[in-house]
Amino acid sequence: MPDAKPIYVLNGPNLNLLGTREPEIYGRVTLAEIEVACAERAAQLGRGIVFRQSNIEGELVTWLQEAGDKAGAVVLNAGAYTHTSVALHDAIKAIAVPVIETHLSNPTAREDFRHVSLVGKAAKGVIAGFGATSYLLAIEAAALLANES
Ligand code: CA2
Repeated sequence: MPDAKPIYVLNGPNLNLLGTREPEIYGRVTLAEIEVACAERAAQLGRGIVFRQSNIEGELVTWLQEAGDKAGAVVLNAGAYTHTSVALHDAIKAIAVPVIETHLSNPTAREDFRHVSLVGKAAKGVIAGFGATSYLLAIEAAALLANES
C-alpha cells in the first residue's frame, strides 16, 4: 500500500520503566522491545509506526493532534492519565482518526480508581490485559481501522 499513513503508538507516564520494576504486574519486556514487536507486526500489515513515550500530559495531547493529520490510526496507552485526563479525552474527540485504548494489565480487575477511563469514553475501543500482546492486538485493530478510512 503506497503512502499508507503510519500507526502512531503513544505511551504515557512511567511506561519507560517497563521491564525494570513491578514485573509481577507489567512483565519483564521493555518498552524498546515492545516497539520492535509493534514495528514488525505493522510491517506485516503494510504500515509503518511512529512510537513515542512521554511523562508529560501536554506532550501526549500535542502528539494526538499531530496524529490527527499524519496517522492512519493511534494505539494509545495513556498510563495513569487514562483515568484522570480530560485533556486527553478532548484531544481524542478532536481528531478524526480512530484511537485504540491499550493496556498491558486489565485495569478493571485492579484498584477502583483504575475502573474509570476518560480515554475510553472517547476512544474507538479498548484492548487490555494481555501484557505486551495487547499492543500487537491493538496494531492489528489499528491497521484494520486505518484500511477502512
Ligand atoms: O496496564 C497498563 O498498561 C496501564 O496503562 C499501566 C499504567 C497504569 O496506571 C494504568 O492503570 C494501566 C502504569 C504504567 C506504569 O508502568 C510501570 C512499569 C514498570 C514499573 C512501574 C510502572
